[in-house]
Amino acid sequence: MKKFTLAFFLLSAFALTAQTTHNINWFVGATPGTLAIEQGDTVNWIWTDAAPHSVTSDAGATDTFDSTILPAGSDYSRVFNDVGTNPYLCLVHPSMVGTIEVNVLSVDENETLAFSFYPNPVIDYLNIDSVEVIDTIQLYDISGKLLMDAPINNKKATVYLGVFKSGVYFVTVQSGDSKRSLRVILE
Ligand SMILES: [Cu+2]
Repeated sequence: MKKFTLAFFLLSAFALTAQTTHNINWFVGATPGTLAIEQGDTVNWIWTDAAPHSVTSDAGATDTFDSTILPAGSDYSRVFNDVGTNPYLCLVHPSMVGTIEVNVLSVDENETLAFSFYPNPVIDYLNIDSVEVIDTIQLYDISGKLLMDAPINNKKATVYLGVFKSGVYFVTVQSGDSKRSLRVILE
């Protein structure tokens, strides 16, 4: 069984500063479209005209949020932790709309090693060895749909994937403030 090692970014040392903050100018006529971000990123809406606005999640959003209606000069920040799609609007000016698309964290193989996982491709069992206690493991399909959310509380984890069909999956390993996604292929 070939053992694959993977880079793992220890957010505990860097807190959340490694995450990205995305700014959106929020004004009458603003249609910022779809902004694609990664899990844990912050979106900051900045009121840039003289009107009051809100940033309010619309029907079908993965997360529910509402800045309430705030006066000119305000801003509103939110961290998006859940993979999904979040249409939003301004309650004062319903033509002000946009969407935040939250994707799984990308895998960066140039970062410091902190855990290994094997085998990849997976036939049935995926094994993860971590230097830190793993709190939870989440499994997502390629569309970002959450398939499994399991408590681990151990440095080693074995996840049975045999019930799922062949394809590409993302496994998110959470340890304290650290979170990392693995791309695995299930045969
Ligand atoms: Cu508005």
